[in-house]
This record gives sequence, C-alpha cells and structure tokens, in this order.
Amino acid sequence: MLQLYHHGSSVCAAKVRMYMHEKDLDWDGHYIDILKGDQFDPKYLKLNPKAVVPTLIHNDEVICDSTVICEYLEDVFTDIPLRPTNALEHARVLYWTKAVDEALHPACGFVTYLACHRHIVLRLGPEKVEAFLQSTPAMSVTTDWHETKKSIVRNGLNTEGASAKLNLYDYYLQNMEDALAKNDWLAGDNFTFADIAMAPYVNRLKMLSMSGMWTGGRMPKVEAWFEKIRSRPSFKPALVDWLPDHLANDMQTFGTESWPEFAQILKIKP
Ligand SMILES: N[C@@H](CCC(=O)N[C@@H](CS)C(=O)NCC(=O)O)C(=O)O
Repeated sequence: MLQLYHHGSSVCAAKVRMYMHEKDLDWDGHYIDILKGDQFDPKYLKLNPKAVVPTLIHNDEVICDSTVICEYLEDVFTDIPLRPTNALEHARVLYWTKAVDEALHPACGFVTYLACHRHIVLRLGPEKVEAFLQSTPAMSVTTDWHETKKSIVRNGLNTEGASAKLNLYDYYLQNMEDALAKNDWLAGDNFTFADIAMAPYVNRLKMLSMSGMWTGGRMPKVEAWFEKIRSRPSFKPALVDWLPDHLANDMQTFGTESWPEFAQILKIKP
C-alpha cells in the first residue's frame, strides 16, 4: 500500500493526492501538521531531511519531492496515463512542472505565509514561535526558506521581495491564460500532469479569497479552466477535504484582510 505523509494546506501534498486520485490509487495517510512543527520531528527528518511534505513510501522505499513522486507513480502505475506520449505535449508538461518547482512554489509559500500562515504561527506564543522558526533546516522549501519564513512571520509585508513574489504568481496565471487560449488544457487537448501541477496553486489563491487575480474578466480562460478542475471527481477529496475547517476559515479570513494590499500591488481594483 502507498503511504503518504501530507498536510491539508500543503500545495505539494495536494498535487500528489490529486495525482493518486486521478490514477485511482489507494493510499494510507500520515498527517504532518506543518503549522505546529510536526515536520521537525527527528523521526520524520529521517524520511525527509528538508522537513517538508509530502513524502511517499512505497515498497519500503522513501520518495521525496512532489514532482518526483508523481513521475514515479506514473512509471509504476501505468493503467491511467497522465503523461502525454506526444513529444510536444510532454515538453509542455515539463514547462509547467519546472515552473512550479523552480518559481511558483517558492512564490506560493511566500504569499501563503504573508497572507495567512504567519498569523497562525504567531498564535503559538513568543517562545514556541522562536523554536518553530529556528527548527526550519537550512535546506528546506528553498535554500533561503529558514530566513525568509522568519522575516515574513516577524515583518509581514515589509519582508523584502513581497511585491516581486506576488507579481511572479500573477505572471504564471497570465502564462496559463495564454496557454489556455490555444488549448483546452494546459498541455494540449487532454487533461495531464500539467493541469494537476497547477490546480493546487490556483486553488490556494481561491482558499485565500484572492480569486480576484483571475475573475471579473481579468483572465477568463483561467476562470473557465478552474471551473473544469473543480468539477473533476478528484478535486474535492484531494484538494478540499483534507483542509480542516479551522484552517479553511483562517485562510479565508486572513486572506480577505490581506487582499486589498495585495490587489494594490497587482494594480487590481479590489
Ligand atoms: N520540493 C518539495 C517542496 C515541498 C514543500 O515545500 N512543502 C511545504 C508545504 S507545500 C512544507 O512542507 N513546508 C514546511 C515548512 O514551511 O516548514 C516538493 O515538491 O515536495
């Protein structure tokens, strides 16, 4: 049986859960609360030294990094293929998975902490906050996550690079709009790993009450694509149900409070 270490508000874990659902795979879960510090437990660090989720265990082997996990699942479980056989479409899938891993994911962690998670972590109280922030390994979500997370939790919007990260997120939504003007799905006429790779990141903005980044006529193709994603049977179990109500409420409340300032940075009328 596949075993997944994951968390409700992790976009990378959501990606793997959606991939497994689309491939009709059964799995067992181990919930790691990354807002309480479960990821720093020495036992978990042995599996995932970067102290991040997700981690997959299959046949007693440990596999880290969400894109690598999905590629592994694709190779091992071939019944429902999500990787195109057409070379150009496969190249497009790689464009999106690379964009996520190299640029969008770090921007998403930054924006999520800025809009919401810093407030949740601050509830731990001064001593536990410090312990939490010190526990992030030097190599984590990114090579600078230890310092960046500290700064976001302590300084909020005054953290260097906040506007750039928001604009980067917006840039990739615009890239989606351009791709979807040519094809029904991100890599072509079929739903593929490219769509799974992007779905949690668009849904993250929705969870943070920031769908103004694509609605209101700003990016109609992204809006239509997201509706199609939301109507897939995998959407609710993989991307919604694992988020506890209290966290969904916090994301909505803190996200709504952050939106006017974010909209101003993005030059969107809130
Ligand atoms: N490259 C990794 C990145 C995983 C990652 O960044 N996970 C985040 C949640 S999406 C995490 O566990 N963060 C822990 C923290 O911020 O301390 C992957 O694709 O799985």
